[in-house]
Amino acid sequence: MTTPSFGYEDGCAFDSFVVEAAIDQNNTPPVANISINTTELDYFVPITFSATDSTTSGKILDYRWTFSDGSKGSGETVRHIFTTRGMHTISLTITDDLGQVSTVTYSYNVVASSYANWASSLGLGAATADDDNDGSSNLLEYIFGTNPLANDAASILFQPNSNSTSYTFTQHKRSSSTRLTMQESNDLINWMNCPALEAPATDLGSMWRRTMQFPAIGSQKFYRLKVEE
Ligand SMILES: [Ca+2]
Ligand SMILES: [Ca+2]
Repeated sequence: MTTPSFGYEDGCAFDSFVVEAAIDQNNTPPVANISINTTELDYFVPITFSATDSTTSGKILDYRWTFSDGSKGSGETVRHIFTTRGMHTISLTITDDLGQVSTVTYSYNVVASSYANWASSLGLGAATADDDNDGSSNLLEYIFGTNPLANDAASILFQPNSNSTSYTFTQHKRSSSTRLTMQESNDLINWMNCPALEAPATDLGSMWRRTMQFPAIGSQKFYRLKVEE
């Protein structure tokens, strides 16, 4: 609303308009904020991003998420799995009930995963535990890429023949920091590292197919794959 006023000052006539504007004293523009459920972002481990630390005096009606790997999401929280390591950016845009918009962008360094973070994201127990009772420990499910909460079997192929023996298995990329060693034994009691040669791995997307090869020696031997976190 405008109210015209007129006056006379120091011999000069003047006129002016007094502007009255309705100002909502309680309207605080929204401020977007991102929080995460972990101190470390591991690749191939689900990460939950939350917008609950965003603020507004009104009500936030819309949440939009954009990840630098091209994926998008909506809602107050989103879960995301990074499939590459390195720096990633995540943007959150919120819109409140007055149509006011706020955007924030954070950069995160996605690193190689650990069993502990993966197990924590799924609510699993110890590495040696077998939460789904399928005979494969949680650590083996982490490495072989099977479901630790469903009865499934790892795909492991042991192929002995007259000249050489090979041991083929899939390893999930999330477990790249774990150590796998082929071992051999004559009596199932004493185990020694086996001088296995590894063929070039095949990239299956989230997994590697790996093949360990070692020469056949003509006598009975036992083999095992030793895994260490
Ligand atoms: Ca299991
Ligand atoms: Ca399983």
